Amino acid sequence: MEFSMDMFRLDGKVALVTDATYGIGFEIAKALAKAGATIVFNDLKQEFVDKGRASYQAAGIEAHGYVADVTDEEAVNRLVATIEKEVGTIDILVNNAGIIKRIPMLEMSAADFRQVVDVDLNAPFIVAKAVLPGMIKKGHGKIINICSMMSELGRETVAGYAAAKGGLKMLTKNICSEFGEANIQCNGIGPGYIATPQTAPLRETQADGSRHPFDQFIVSKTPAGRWGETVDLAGPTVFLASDASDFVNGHILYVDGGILAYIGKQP
Ligand code: NAP
Ligand code: GCO
Repeated sequence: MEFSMDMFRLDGKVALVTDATYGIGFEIAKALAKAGATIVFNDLKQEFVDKGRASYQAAGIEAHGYVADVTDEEAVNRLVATIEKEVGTIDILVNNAGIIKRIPMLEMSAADFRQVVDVDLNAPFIVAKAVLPGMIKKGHGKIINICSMMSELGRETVAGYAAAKGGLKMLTKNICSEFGEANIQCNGIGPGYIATPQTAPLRETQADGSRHPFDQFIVSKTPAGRWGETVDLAGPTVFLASDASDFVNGHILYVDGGILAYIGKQP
């Protein structure tokens, strides 16, 4: 086969991006749409779906929005069946929905830990399991799991999140192992520290007007010298969703401004 820039195009493909009403998911979905894909997203409540649909319309994108909790297997199975009927078989799944609870481990209840694992690890399993039969029938598919720095690193207060995102990295490799022969590629994107509502508490200006200590810490830990923007994830996602990455499987692409390569500045 001859290389062509058309290999990056996604025309005629249906992409489900979970919880893509704002933040990273919304940016990723906009990029997939610009590359030609039809976008489908879900959120927990109708009002969030309506808000999301309005944001897509404002961006000139006709997206299909549905209500579904990604942790609820029956709801996810209904969602996928409805998408297949109303939009088409899903070619690209981006498991984006995710939550974090920043609580020191000794104060964290088992219920809090379970909830984080439920959304960040169990849900990607549930959604992937629901879309895989359609992909197998169609003879191809792309699954992209949104992992994290915490797929590789730990830090105080994020025990549930690190356990889930580390597990998501291994679920990615396992889906690759089990479905590679069916021409399905499952890869992860590991964003560094990205400016979104999820990380807003880590960037809040202090009462005395100074920068949040974590904000300064992250900028000094990032060779790029800045927080990531959601748009930094757009190109890598389009690549992993496209035919250009057909021999890339079970890989986690870290998009982190170099954090994982860097030991940090000497004091
Ligand atoms: P965000 O701004 O908090 O958005 C996360 C989305 O997940 C929200 O739309 C939220 O819905 C949704 N969600 C939570 N629980 C759900 C459930 N049970 N069912 C359906 N939807 C649910 O986060 P973000 O920063 O854009 O993060 C998106 C993904 O990237 C997450 O997986 C996150 O872990 C990952 N990530 C983020 C960063 C970062 O620095 N920001 C870095 C690495 C990885 P509501 O609108 O209803 O709350
Ligand atoms: C935290 C952060 C992170 C990031 C992200 C890093 O409290 O350390 O919220 O976990 O959001 O996942 O890649």
